[in-house]
Amino acid sequence: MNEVITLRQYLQGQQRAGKAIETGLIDLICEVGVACKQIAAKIDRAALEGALGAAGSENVQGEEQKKLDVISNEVMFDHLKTTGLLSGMGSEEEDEPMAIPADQPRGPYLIMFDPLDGSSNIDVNISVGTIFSVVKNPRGSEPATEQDFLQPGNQQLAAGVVVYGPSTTFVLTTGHGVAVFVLDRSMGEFLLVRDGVKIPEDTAEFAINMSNRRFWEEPVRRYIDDCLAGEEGPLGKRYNMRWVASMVAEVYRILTRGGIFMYPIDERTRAKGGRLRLMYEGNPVAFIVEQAGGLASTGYERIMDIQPTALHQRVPVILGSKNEVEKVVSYHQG
Ligand code: AHM
Ligand code: MG
Repeated sequence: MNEVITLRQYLQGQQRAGKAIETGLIDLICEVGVACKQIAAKIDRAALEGALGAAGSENVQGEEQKKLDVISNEVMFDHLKTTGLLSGMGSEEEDEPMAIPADQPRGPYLIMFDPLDGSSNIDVNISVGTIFSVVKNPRGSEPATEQDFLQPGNQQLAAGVVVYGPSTTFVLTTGHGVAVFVLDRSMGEFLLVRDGVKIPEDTAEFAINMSNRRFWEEPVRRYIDDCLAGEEGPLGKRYNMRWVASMVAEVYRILTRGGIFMYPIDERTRAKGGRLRLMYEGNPVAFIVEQAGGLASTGYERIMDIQPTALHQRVPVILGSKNEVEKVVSYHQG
């Protein structure tokens, strides 16, 4: 019989092995897992219960919200507010940081999340996911202000991506490598399926929204043109392309077989600073990718070293297999 290791057992095992993981953090990660199981169930039944399609509202970024964006955001907040572990939450779907209600206990952690990434794919039954990032509140368990959240990615204590795909899959790092858990629906538990995940250093597979080519900066355009030139071009190999338009799915593929994912700065998004969000997407995914031996850069600097200035800040993202990301960074250096 296969040995079964639950998410909690895995984290407790890491703690016993001397990894610096606080018990409160273990509890918090497990509670995020509970919220994500609820989200997985809602997604599963959405078409049956009329929960697909637009919510008829916009988020602070001026983007149309899907019903499941709103539902997933509520599930995360409603579940996590009662844990006594948090002193604030930040969500891609909320204008302001969310306070812990006065009748609930507070704790030392802050969590930031994109409750449902890739939700433009939800109606077409393609993988979507929840992304989260945990940091310490610099002011203990005081109610958090926006300033308390504005810590560079290198301060993260934990980050995770839960992919709602053919199976519900929880990718986690606490800064001691990357582990993957799959939801066993018969047990209602996330069970360990991969530990010490390593992204292959080399790849010939890129992911980028090619329809934005005319808006890109010259280094990215030149790199992609060189990829398309194949064996005859300066990169000397034939590339394959994938674009799921769901970052969580692209990141999972890269963790499995390598690759490079890019949402670079372009002329459409320059005024905003990029397309993806630093605190809910860039930082947590960068932490996971780096812990798996990959790299995550804007093209000009390491994503996790950026000092954030706003909760909803955007960032260009280039991440994945180490040698390929280094190649793209070198294009940016001329
Ligand atoms: P979202 O958080 O509103 O879902 O947006 C993020 C998603 C990413 O998952 C994905 O990489 C990107 O948006 C897709 O963008 P595009 O519409 O240009 O294909
Ligand atoms: Mg998103």
